[in-house]
Amino acid sequence: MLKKIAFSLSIGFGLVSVAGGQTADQAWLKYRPVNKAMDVPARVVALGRGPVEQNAANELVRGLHGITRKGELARNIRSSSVILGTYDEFKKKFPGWKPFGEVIPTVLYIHDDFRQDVPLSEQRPYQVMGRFLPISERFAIYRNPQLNSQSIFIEARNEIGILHGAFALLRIVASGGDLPPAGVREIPAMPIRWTNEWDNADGTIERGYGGRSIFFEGGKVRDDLAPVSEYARLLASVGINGCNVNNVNNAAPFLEPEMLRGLARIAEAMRTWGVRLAMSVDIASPQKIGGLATYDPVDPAVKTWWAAKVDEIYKLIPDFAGFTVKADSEGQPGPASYGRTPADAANVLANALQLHGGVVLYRAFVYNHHLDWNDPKADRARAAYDIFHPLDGKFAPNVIVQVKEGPIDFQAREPVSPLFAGLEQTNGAMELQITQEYLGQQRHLVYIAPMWKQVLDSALRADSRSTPVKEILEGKSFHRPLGGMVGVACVGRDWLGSPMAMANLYAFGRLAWDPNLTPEQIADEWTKQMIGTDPEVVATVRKMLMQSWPAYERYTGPLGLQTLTDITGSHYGPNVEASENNGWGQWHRADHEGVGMDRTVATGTGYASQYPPELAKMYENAATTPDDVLLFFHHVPYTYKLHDGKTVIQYIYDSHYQGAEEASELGKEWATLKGKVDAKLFEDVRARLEYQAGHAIVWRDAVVQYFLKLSGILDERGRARNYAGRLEAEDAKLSGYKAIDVQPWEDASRGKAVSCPQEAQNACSAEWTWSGQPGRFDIAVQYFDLQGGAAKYSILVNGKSIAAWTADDHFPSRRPNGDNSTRYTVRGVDLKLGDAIRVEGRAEGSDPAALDYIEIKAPDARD
Ligand code: GCV
Repeated sequence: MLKKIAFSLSIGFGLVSVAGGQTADQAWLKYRPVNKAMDVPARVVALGRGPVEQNAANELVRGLHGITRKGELARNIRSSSVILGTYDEFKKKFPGWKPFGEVIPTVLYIHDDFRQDVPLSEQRPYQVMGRFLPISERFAIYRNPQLNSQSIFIEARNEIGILHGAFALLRIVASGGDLPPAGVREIPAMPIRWTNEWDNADGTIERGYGGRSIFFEGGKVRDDLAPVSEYARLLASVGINGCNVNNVNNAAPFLEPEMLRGLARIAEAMRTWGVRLAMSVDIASPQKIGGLATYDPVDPAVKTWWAAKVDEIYKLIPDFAGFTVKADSEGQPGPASYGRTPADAANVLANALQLHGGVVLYRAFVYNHHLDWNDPKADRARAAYDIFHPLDGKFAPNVIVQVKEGPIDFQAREPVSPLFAGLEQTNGAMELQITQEYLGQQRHLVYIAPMWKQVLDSALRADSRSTPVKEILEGKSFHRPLGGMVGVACVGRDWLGSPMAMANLYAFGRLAWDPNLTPEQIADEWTKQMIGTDPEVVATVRKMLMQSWPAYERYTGPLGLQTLTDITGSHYGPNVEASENNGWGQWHRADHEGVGMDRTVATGTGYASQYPPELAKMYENAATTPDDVLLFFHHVPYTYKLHDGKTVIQYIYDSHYQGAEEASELGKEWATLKGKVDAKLFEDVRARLEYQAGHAIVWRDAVVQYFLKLSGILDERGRARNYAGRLEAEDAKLSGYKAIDVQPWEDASRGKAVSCPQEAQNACSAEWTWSGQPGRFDIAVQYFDLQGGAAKYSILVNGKSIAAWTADDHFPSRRPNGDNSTRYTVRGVDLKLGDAIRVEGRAEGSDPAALDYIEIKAPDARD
């Protein structure tokens, strides 16, 4: 009873009431009981009264109560307790106490004027950046035998470190782990660990796949910001310390006074979680909303305008983190309009922010999307380096250049951006995409941590030294004080829209905190907290997560081809030619003879030369270029042999078949967990994986038949365009249905499908006669689930219905194509010679119940 009271009291200390709403518990902060939880004292004592420290104590109570069924907030240290406090608080409480193994990050040593005895906020040049120093976020957790060996101490320089420590302890307890005898001492590797949200004021989210904005609606900040606090809680649990809440596109209205007051409420909702608010700004704001005739960054009136605007922001949000800028990119205005550079623009903002301790994240995603596609020297990949490398050293100290991890745009595989090595006198942050814009938009399971880890570990060999990307971002390689990682998350009111996708948000935070963690370790941590601690569950989910990115790359765009998707549209389904013949510059240059973009110095765009010499030499030569980025750097004939002797064209075929097979394995692996994981989660993930397996076949068939036609070279293994058990809809006995040409042609089997026109009164059917062996089969129906209506389908054998379903999903695109081509499988159907198999389609609204084929196969092993 006493404990119950203690717990509910803790709610009174400031936790948001979230009954029935969107909560962090729906993600990994579930705090479920674990078998044999480590021995943690039930009493939680916070030595200080600061709001972040109190919040940390409350979170510990909540977590311990959930996991161990014990947990109470106490004011006095009586028996064993978990004791939280800052150094000052510990000193006061325990005379003679000393910090447990204080670690100073190496990067600080390079600044002679750093003094340990002077508070960070009073040090120059740290006055500007002191708030961002990792040292202020360090923590230690340990049992202190000299003081009270039963107790656990969580100590930190500042309150924020205490919060990180509390979450670290909870992570250990929730995972069924134990505190190591030597305790835990951690300091984040990088100061900037932010998410970027691409939320618009109207509540929509660019590239968001988890529902509408948690921040905005109808042009204003939402009244209910409880989900924002819950989001900040999730972010804090993995060490993320900043969140930029609005889209980098169309940002001008966010600087209007009423919006700023709303943003102040958002900042408040995140503050006790140590997550600072940042915002995107439009460089043309002085003109767009300020009434000035110009936004030329060097114009004195423009400078004054920005300074006043920044003052206004800090009056409302004293701990405001800073601005993110997208300029001269994809239609956004920028300094180029006045012949000025990104440094000119960034520095005006930086100077205004500097007085208040804010930073500018200036995005290097600056390129011309009207490139001449016929120009063999034109190359979008070159743009960031060409523009920003010459400006190295010209940015103010509180500017950080935010560079996408690859030179193009979050593709399934790109080489690492050479710009990381090209900015030695400029702070750099790496931008990654958590939302899966090009990676299956959360409908496909793709755990991205292995890709991020490869990027972080990539040795760029700047100045012929060991300069892995992670050390550049940490500031070690070039002695930069302000670097980090930014993850474009785009969470909505359903978080990321898919439970398994949350592993990516989790992994992003953990890698930004410690890039030396492995993706496997992170997968295990996440699974234990999100799904369950049963070793079989953990091993299976880890395996699935680790398989998912390689599989996706194989069935979408291998060999550095990039994701072969609809580049000018949905970025989702297959559309091999969409990237060609336009100015966007994501070209792969496939023709009858060969494929790949020549980026060599000798004969191509010269992009390869942007890398430090050792890598430039490696990429210049096809023979030394790793296979997985071969076609990013070289245009080669289809018969070109890869390192294992296989030809490029055969690799394309094999890779797509292998990838699709692996996608189907994911579902089979998950099926083994039935009864071992939460039933609702099981069914949700099962259905998603079944969809993914079907869509991977759409991808496979599209890319394979495209390259078969283009190259004219047969698949050695005879699979391309030979589909065992497939019966095309256009060859069936049709009633009402009319044959159509699908665009792009490769998105339908043999380029054709059937569609139910209005004159058929919306009721159509396609019928085939079974001419194979009698037996038990699975029948897959491949159809197009279009927006704008919920068409109905049923399948009948000899007039008897065996399944019926409604096509009511919301896939991209309003025309039948690879975005919406979907598979429905009926399992275990008995067929004998001459049986009539009929699919009936009932069109609705603008969904014409289009049908591609049926496929009759031996039953799947999973049943
Ligand atoms: C916010 C890609 C996306 C855009 C995005 C842009 C960017 O082009 O498709 O939606 O715009 O990147 O990163 O600015």
